[in-house]
Amino acid sequence: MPNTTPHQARFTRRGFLTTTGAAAGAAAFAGPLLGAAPARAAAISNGASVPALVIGTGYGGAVAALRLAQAGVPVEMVEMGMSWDTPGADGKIFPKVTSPDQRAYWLRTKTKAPVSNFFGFPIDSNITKYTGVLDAEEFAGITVYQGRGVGGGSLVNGGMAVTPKRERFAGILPSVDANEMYDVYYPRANAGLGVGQIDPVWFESAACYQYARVGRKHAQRSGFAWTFVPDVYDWNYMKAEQAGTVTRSALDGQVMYGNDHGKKSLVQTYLAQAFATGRVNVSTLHRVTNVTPAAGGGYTVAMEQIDTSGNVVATKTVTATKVFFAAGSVGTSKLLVKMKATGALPGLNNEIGKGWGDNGNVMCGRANHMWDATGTLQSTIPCSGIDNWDAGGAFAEVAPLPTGIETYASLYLSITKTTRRAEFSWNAAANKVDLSWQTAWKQDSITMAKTIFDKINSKEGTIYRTDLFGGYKIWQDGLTYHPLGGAVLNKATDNYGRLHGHPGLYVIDGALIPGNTTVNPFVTITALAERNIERIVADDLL
Ligand code: FAE
Repeated sequence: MPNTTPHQARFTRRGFLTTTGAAAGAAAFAGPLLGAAPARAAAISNGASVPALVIGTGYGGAVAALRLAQAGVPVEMVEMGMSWDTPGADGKIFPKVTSPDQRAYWLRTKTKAPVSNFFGFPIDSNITKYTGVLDAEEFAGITVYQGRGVGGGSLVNGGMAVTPKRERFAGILPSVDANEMYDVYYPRANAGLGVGQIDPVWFESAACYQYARVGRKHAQRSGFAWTFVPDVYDWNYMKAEQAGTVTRSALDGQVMYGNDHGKKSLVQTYLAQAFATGRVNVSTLHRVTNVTPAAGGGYTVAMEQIDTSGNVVATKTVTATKVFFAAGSVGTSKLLVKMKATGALPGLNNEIGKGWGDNGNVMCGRANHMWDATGTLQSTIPCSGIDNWDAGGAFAEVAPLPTGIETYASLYLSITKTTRRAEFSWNAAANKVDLSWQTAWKQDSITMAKTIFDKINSKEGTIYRTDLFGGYKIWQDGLTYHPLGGAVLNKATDNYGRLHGHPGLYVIDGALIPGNTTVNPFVTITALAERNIERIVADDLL
């Protein structure tokens, strides 16, 4: 596949429409969990010429690859992380949250757990530097957690698959037709991702969701709307885990460093479909470093091949007719900001790097009374949330703390309506991209989250935990799991993700979304990618 030529990108519009209509899309993904189709994973050749190159294999990249391939276009995906398909010496592909090893972190020598302390004691440990699955990327004011490997964030996330309330959509993506999104693209994304909801009857008795039932009780007693949250975890598998009939994953402390079983990551859904077309190849442990117009048309894409210690073992250049930036909000923004500043892509406009937000993420824990035990067995997959968006600007996941012992703690990740937006900029002296986020800005999010938890604490006669994020620290205000923006739709790009100034370059990931989705973001990223790629294939690739 690497040495295909641009003329192979020719295909008919009719062929595309018949394979990607809403009905066909839904049918393709209905039915039981698909096995992970192996990627065609021959490393791309130096000097190759390809019709379509996709940088990154997360949500945006997977949608782009599938729809392009279904339309007849050979696709080369370039992914800086590994393909997570081989068990380690312990027989597991991924480590548990309580025992991270080298597989857990991207090129770090010490873990950086979001819950960093327990009873005040630091819990991070030394590990071997390795191309692990979770990147805790540090900027001056914030640590941004991201997935690394084939499947991107879908490898490490909690699978919470939330479609924002329709009346809130205009505030998320003002230039996008909400009717189209809610009639066509959100349903298509939900079907494609394999989104499902917990059996509410089973929920009432499952030991592993005692923590969520306690969370519900406290929320409702304070008058808050509590809601189940859909997820891509296979709920029947979860039931079997609780019953003890299958190998446990969510009930064995796996999530943030990957799940061996149960979770429908992109590897089981969009990417499996993409690879099944026979037109998609992935080069793993390849990191794109530059994109610039090629002399004869198209773009020259430079990349480094790395080993599992992060050393560069080869550099390559490839020519691509179309390039899709799907390296995630941070990855895409860093590339574009650097290439604009260095003159590699001089036509990019001044919106590049702007509009970045943290989706208002902030975490806290509450200390329950002894009669409100949250359970020694906790599913790592959250299934519920507290919605105080309209009154207080916060939507809080009731999160697990799967330590294996009774902690009497309730943990929450809040998504808040922060208006703070940061900007990426090129730091020539240090040869890196900086982000202008300030930790103090999280105070807005804390204030919004407190509209929920101050009230619950007051009603229950409880207090915040102060031992989870450092000594005497109530709020985890130093991170985000939900980076969004940096190449905002209809600003840095046109209304479909085409980058201004350079025809044939597209952004198709979380970088398009300006900082906030009111809920967990990946369904919106997927739905927007579905919308945009349909238009791009129809209009640009004929
Ligand atoms: P993403 O999935 O990050 O994919 C980008 C890919 O590009 C990655 O595989 C990178 O390794 C790769 N890449 C980056 N730079 C380069 C380069 N230069 N060359 C080659 N490859 C590159 O992007 N969201 C939810 O909706 N629900 C949840 O429950 C949830 N839980 C989360 C829990 C954790 C711990 C984390 C970290 C995130 C969570 N998220 C959740 C966020 C979600 O995973 C994230 O919004 C999406 O993965 C972003 O999708 P993108 O397609 O933008």
